Amino acid sequence: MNIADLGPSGQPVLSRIPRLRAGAPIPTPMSDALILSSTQNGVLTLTLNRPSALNSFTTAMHGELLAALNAAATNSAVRCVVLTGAGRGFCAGQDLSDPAAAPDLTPGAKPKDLGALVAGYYMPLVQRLRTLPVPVVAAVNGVAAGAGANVALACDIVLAGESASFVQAFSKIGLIPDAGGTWLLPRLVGRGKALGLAMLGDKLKAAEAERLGLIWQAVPDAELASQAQALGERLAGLPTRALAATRQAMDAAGQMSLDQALAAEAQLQGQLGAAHDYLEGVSAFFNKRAPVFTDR
Ligand code: T3D
Repeated sequence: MNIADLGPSGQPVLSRIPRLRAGAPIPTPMSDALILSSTQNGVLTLTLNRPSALNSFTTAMHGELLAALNAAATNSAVRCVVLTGAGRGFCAGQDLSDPAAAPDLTPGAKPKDLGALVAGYYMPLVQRLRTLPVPVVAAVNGVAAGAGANVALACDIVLAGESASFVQAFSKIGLIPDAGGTWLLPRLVGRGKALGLAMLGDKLKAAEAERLGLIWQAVPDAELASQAQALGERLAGLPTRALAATRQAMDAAGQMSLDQALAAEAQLQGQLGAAHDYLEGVSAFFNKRAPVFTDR
């Protein structure tokens, strides 16, 4: 799979990710694609595509999403990823009817190994999002529940349509927040709000999520896609390597003393200062021109 071969610049192309190959003709959208992909001006948009089940995760959808993110990580033409959902929802978390998760209600039946499911699918997905060498924007177009909410919150910048909502649905089915929820929520909104959201499982509307600092911004529904694309293009024009290092440093700093964080900043700054984008940025500044950043 090579996302660099997705049609000419400025021409969004919808395709089924696993079928993309270098030199392949532009594919037509397929109704059974679980992840839709389009690229425009360096921004790769990945759309979760199981709208009849609110884009809830099956193991198959996990596989396609991780493959698409892995391909983006090694494709220098991709400078930002936008993650969104098809239809009226963003993602309802785990598909509770997927054979990997659906409990067998027969008395005495062996329980499903949810630990293996979480470790095998949600853990690599969140790790991939948090280590992607380009920024990731979540464009939350409707309800984001359970792991769907936490996958959105694991992205770098979260935009949400004003009718979107976030639900820590886990407590309603006897589970704890996963997909990084126990780590993310208290860091984003503090322990008090995090526990309230997780224990009660109430729907949090996008505007309130913005007010609490859970997300970056709530925007009018009709503008979500265009604002996400514009934000993606803005990020794509920034020094990608420095943005990824910023995420890395901030995530690591949560476990560090101030002295350790200062030392980590010095180390990363040493690496970035020796890279092309720093020279380009300073040169562009003094020459009063727009910089062209290329580092990954
Ligand atoms: O395996 C494990 O459990 C471990 C991993 C856990 C990670 C998790 O994510 S656990 C949390 C799983 N998610 C949930 O519990 C959320 C369940 N869904 C809901 O609470 C509601 O659907 C929503 C609040 C998200 C949205 O409500 P509403 O009223 O807008 O929509 P709806 O009518 O409930 O759902 C629409 C359809 O999507 C419906 O199908 P139907 O009746 O039209 O054929 C519904 O069954 C389906 N759907 C929604 N969520 C899921 C789902 N199908 C499968 N799995 C789902 N999670």
